Amino acid sequence: MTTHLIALAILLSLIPSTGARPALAHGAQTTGAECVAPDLPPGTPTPMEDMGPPEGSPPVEDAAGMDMGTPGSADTAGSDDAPPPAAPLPTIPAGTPADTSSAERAIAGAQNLVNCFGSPDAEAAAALMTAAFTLIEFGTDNPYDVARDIASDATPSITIESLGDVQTHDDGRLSVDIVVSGLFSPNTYLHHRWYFVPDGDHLKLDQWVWLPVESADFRVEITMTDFAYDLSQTTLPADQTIAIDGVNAGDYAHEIVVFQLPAGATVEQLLIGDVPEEDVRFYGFAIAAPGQTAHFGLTGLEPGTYHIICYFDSPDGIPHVMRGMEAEFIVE
Ligand SMILES: [Cu+2]
Repeated sequence: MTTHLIALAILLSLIPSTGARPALAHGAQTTGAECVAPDLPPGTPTPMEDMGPPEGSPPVEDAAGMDMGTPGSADTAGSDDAPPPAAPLPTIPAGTPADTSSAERAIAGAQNLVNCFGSPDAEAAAALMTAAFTLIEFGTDNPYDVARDIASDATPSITIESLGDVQTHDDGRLSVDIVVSGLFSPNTYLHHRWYFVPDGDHLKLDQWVWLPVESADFRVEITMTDFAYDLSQTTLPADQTIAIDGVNAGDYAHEIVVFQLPAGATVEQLLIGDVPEEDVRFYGFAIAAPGQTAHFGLTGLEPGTYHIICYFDSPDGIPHVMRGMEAEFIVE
């Protein structure tokens, strides 16, 4: 990552991808609520200077762990000039409705995890995730690095909007359907299925799948091509819950990172480091492999101008935003 792009770190820091620093928000809404977690095994965070790829490295996997292969990458070598086949749709493991005791356990486990996200003890939240999950979402299996990442993020309130439809799976996991707001920023509104692995008295988060936000007041579709966005609407209502469906019609993996700049600042100024990162306000993000649709929601947006960029790298190392992959919308 070149130094003049440091201003983007605040955005990238919130994107779960290998080597990046994902955010799991925690805050007032759940402060004081009971958070029960196992102790972590003895360990320490990786010294910062030894951390892996710098923020801004091209993500190689998305939030659901899908294959994010891009044209020209090793796994498509040999296809010459033909576009690679679209990555498979994310696998949503099938389940069956849980019995009452399993359902109660899963509901309590999801509530507890949200409570831990909202607790000052970031190690508790880290202790409630499997290594498989943290490798995909945090790029590490060191829970102390995960805890540091969680602790370094902002502390908006997290609210469970709905929680239910518990299922059991042949691999022993339990899953819940959850709509949660405030998880990555105060304005995110997400519909997930969370998969838990029972581990002694605890349930550990093992996977999450991003689902369409159905309970929204307004829906906008963002079509992503190589390298541009096309929004079905560019004016959105304030103080509503907005579902965003990001359709990747390109040959590359793309992301939608939504943020606001200080009045008068431009994306170009951000890219050259002329906007202090503390002045950039992050709202939400989603990632989609070719042929896939990413889903997320935003709620309670205030009137103003919002920017969207894709900071994924092309094979030549040029971030897509540098090729013009940016857009904006107005909330009024
Ligand atoms: Cu892109």
